[in-house]
Amino acid sequence: MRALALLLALAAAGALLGAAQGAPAPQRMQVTEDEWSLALSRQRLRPGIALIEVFNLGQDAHDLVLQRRAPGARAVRVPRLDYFQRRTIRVRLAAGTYALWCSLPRHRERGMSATLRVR
Ligand SMILES: [Cu+2]
Repeated sequence: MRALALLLALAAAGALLGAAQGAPAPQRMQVTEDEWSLALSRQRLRPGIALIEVFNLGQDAHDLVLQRRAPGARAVRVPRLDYFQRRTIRVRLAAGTYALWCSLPRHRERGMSATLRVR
């Protein structure tokens, strides 16, 4: 109990320190997957760190690819998630337009794609 109290105090101190230094909290966005759609909880994010939770609400397995529309941009991949599985990834976003899609065969063509703007 005492150790827990100490941990909580340290966590609170850390949070205060972060606030005092002006460290912005990471932005959060959720992507829900279904047959056959991707729904973004936000259509626009700021450049910087973002926590993106991918939540498969469909009946089939789905994965996710996130890629900025720019020459040589690296794709970020979330491995295949089964029904009701979720995973959060931490990414650093540059300004631009990002395409998101499920890369399983024909899922993108069926509608599992979305666009995210970062600016
Ligand atoms: Cu899919």
